[in-house]
Amino acid sequence: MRSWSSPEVPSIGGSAPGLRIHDSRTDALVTSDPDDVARLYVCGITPYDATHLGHAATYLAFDLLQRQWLDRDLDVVYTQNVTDVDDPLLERANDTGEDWTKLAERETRLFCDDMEALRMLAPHHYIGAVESIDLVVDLIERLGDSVYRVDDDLYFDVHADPGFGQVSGLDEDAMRAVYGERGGDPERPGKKHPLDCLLWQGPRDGEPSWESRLGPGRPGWHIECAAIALEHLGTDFDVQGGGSDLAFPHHEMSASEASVATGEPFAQAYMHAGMVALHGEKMSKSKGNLELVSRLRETGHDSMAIRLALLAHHYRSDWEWTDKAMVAAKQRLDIWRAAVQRTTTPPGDDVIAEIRAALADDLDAPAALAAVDRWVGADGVEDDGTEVARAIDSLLGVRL
Ligand code: 5CA
Ligand code: ZN
Repeated sequence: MRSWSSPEVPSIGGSAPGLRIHDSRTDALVTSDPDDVARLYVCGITPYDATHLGHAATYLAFDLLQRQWLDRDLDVVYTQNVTDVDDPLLERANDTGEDWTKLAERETRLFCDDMEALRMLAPHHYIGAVESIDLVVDLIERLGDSVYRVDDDLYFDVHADPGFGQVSGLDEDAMRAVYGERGGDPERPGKKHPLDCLLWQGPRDGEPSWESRLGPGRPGWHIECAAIALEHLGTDFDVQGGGSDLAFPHHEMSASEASVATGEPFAQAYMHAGMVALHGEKMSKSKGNLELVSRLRETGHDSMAIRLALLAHHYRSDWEWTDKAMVAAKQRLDIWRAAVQRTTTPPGDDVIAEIRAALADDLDAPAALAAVDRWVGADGVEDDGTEVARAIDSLLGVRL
């Protein structure tokens, strides 16, 4: 699948401090110090509606992470999926009478345009579920005895993985409490355990299905990401990422499936971005309380101001979008743009070190913005504006 074109990431002088990131599995800050190549998997969209600011905030977190690795001279391999066949997409297509493949294609394109406008680094592998059906079938076959049949569907016995529950840190009662509302089917008769998850869904009237050695059907959601990540990154890759709503069940299930199939850990760290709300509730396509990146762009907002509005929040916090955020971000962008153009600016080395230190501390973008704000407000002594603009571009992805 075609993604979008990556922005240039200028290299900057000096050196970066050690990088620490929050790992959900251990609920602790861990050092991220990959050898030569950093491997990242980030869960992509289900393309049935346009990109909202919650999605953008989550993808921005992992964009900042990659910029940290690049600043340490690492090569980055970045894989992202597109859940281009799944229940919400088929339901939306059914409701509007549009062909589901057309809907997925259009929304995926729009997402890519939004990502490009926001200067997000593009994935090296941008992979749809539909094009990965063979990979999914192969992986399900590797699950051996942990697979069982309920009617036409195949299920994964989650207790085949002794580590099940570790990614989200939830106990079974807590998992059962949310499984039903997060795409799971704890009540389904015939399952060995309520938390067991769907691997392969047999054909349903009016829904697409593919012939396979498992019988006709389509992939379950969690095995899709496990299969794509293992194919393109291998086992034990550096970071599995997504929004906090994916920690359970999605990342929990993918990790269990992958580790039972391969005997190796799936990922070294699991990073989760907080949820962006609108009108007091999590911004979501299904509820319709959303602000779209594309709508802000169409109404003339500078995408760098949108990016700055998102950067004003730490990626791990849950926060609420308001229109005021755009006003404040535009003002900040204008002030920064004027500042880097000045003929005399404050010395750049210190502020660049402060931006680096802030981002090395679990991607603390608000602290990085505060450092630039202080630099902008200080007295000018020499001409360092170009160097600081380069660092802001490289580390924060904001082009002034
Ligand atoms: N296709 C799956 C992942 S394999 C999926 O969750 N798609 S999605 O379109 O629903 O979400 C895409 C990404 O945006 C996920 O990482 C999700 O956690 C994140 N996300 C969704 N809503 C919000 C929100 N309100 N705030 C922050 N991140 C969000
Ligand atoms: Zn995923």
